[in-house]
Amino acid sequence: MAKSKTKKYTDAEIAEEARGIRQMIVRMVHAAKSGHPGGSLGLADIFATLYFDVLRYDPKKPQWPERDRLLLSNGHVSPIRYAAMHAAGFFGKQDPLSFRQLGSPFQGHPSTRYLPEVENASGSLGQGLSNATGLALGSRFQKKKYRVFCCISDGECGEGMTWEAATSAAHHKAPLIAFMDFNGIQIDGKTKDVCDLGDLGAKFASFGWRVTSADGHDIGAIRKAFHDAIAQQDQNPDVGPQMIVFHTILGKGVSYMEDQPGWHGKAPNDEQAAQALKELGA
Ligand SMILES: Cc1ncc(C[n+]2csc(CCOP(=O)(O)OP(=O)(O)O)c2C)c(N)n1
Repeated sequence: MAKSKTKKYTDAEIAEEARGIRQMIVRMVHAAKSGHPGGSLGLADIFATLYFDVLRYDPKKPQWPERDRLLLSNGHVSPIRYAAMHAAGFFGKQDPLSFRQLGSPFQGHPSTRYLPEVENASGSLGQGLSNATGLALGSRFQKKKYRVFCCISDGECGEGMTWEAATSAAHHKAPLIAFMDFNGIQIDGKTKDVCDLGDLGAKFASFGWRVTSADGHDIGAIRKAFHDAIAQQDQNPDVGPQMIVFHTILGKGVSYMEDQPGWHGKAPNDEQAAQALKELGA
């Protein structure tokens, strides 16, 4: 069911939306026989909170100029973006279960060409934070009220371009609220083994960002983190870019996927999908 325009969702109701979103992620990746379930499932509580509490948008008018912008930089986790937006009422009759099929608008990596409802094309890691910095500066120059959010991942921070964006966003005090999917895992294993990135929160802070952190599976904490960042931005236009480091578990909600690097980018087979959906209460 689409998000109600008037209702204020409770934490429990948002958690329930996240459960439905997780089911959709499993269905999409299973139907496509490919895709990235791990990071997508790990982000479900955060995206459910964004779409059912934090963001201002109108699914019937996806190009509404005043809408908040949510950019997804780690585009391989496209299933979370499609599933959360679908739950919120976007896409009309377009079926996310056509994920990764030839001609589907739901490409493996989001494309604004095929699906204008998504804010940015992504998949080549590292670019989203620069895109978001530009949009955030644009909102200020044009005196627009929309807010800019950007999702990045911990593994993605191995991309040098992330740090160019971090530098310029701080220099220009870009009104940007970014958040990180910090699950300690990337494509080839644990992030600390592939390329240890150290204390990423401290790194962003050293670049001049306001940094906070929260449990990425506690709806109340996620809400608080976003609303705190929004309040900071509203009260102090000079606060500059902010980063919320969300501690998450890859594959959250599906026991055999949780914290297992092997589920970064692999589809469950029929039996595995059935078990996952059972665990998710489908
Ligand atoms: C520029 C670029 N280099 C390499 C890749 C290949 N790649 C895809 S996902 C990924 C790991 C990203 O880490 P993270 O997002 O933390 O993984 P997850 O938490 O989703 O498992 C890599 C290196 C890419 N998409 N883009």
